[in-house]
Amino acid sequence: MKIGIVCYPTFGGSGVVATELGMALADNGHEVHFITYNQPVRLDFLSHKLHFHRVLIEEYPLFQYQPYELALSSKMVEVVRKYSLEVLHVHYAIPHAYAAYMAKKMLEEKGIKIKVVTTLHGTDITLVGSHPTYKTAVEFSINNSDVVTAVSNSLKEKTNELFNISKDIHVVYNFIDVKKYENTIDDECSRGALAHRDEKIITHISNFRPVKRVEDVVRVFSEIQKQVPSKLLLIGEGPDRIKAEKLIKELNIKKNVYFLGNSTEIDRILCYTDLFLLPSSTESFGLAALEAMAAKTPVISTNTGGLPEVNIHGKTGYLSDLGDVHDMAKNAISILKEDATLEQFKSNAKAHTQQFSLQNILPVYEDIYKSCYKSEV
Ligand code: GMT
Repeated sequence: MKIGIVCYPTFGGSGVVATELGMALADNGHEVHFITYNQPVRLDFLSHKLHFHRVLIEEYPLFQYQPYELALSSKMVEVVRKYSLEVLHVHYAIPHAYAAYMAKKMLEEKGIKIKVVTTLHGTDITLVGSHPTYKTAVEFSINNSDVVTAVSNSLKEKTNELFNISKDIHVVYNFIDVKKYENTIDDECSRGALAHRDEKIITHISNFRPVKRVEDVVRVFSEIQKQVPSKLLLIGEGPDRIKAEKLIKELNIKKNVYFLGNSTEIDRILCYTDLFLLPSSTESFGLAALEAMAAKTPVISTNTGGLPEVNIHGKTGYLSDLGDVHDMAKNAISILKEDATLEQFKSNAKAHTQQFSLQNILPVYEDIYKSCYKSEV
């Protein structure tokens, strides 16, 4: 099929999922067109099956805010017409589902039909989408998509709770390419530069926004390292980095913490990680936790949102109440203290990721695209 994918091209989970999906669809013979304002960070090659169309914004002094939706929907119309696309799959409702609806209507006027699949990712519903500023438009564009998917049961429930939704929402879990994590060569997986042999490596990856509670990461680590010699790796960039730095200084643990910035090679970092921390206040799914588990890393997380669907308490890691850093530290230490326990959790984590493998999820999206046209046959 010919599929247009619209997403945020950044390190955020929705952009990562959209990019990995597009690349996998192209591998499977589909023609995929990314439509966004920058080349997605994980999109490392282009081909005759994999295209990127940049949405350009025309700046004008009158505009305090540039009308991105207008530029995006115009670009969608252009690309759909030029390449005869059959489906537009938009990731993150704001403003992509709204822009797709407008594109669909503009195309209808020209006698062209296009189907719109909207995937809800989390904050487009929980933190931003349900805010009165956006709610009416978000609800409208969800209800006017041809198919709506959500990345967890929790997000589906939340969407139905917060909005008046007239459509059935399909739950399609996020996925990972399990093979990518199997290919990590042991030689390349060298932890020597970051930690001594007898130290454990603990990692957190996020965009350092308040919802990620990076200070809780630091507090949990501070307790762990009192009992288990360890290093903390902080991957990502964002507004709360300064708060984290301040707390690290206050707790006098600077020598045990490394900030590594944004990375497109998190599989390489995760391959020498022993434990992953994700104490978010909400998380529709927690793709970073799944990526960690694929790299044989148990997860200490909160029990909010979709996290219990990904991280299984007592098996792949542990779940704690929001803000309960003592419980998180206690659980982390219980995993790290004995090598045999750590090994058991590592292999449980890895085994659990099989159900979220690309091989399982890709056909689900392909069937959804096909189903858009079934009613018309
Ligand atoms: O978590 C973020 O801040 C990024 C955000 C995004 O839209 O990129 O992530 C959301 O989508 C991911 C992919 O589906 C999920 O794994 C994250 O749990 C979700 N984030 C939240 O719900 C806070």
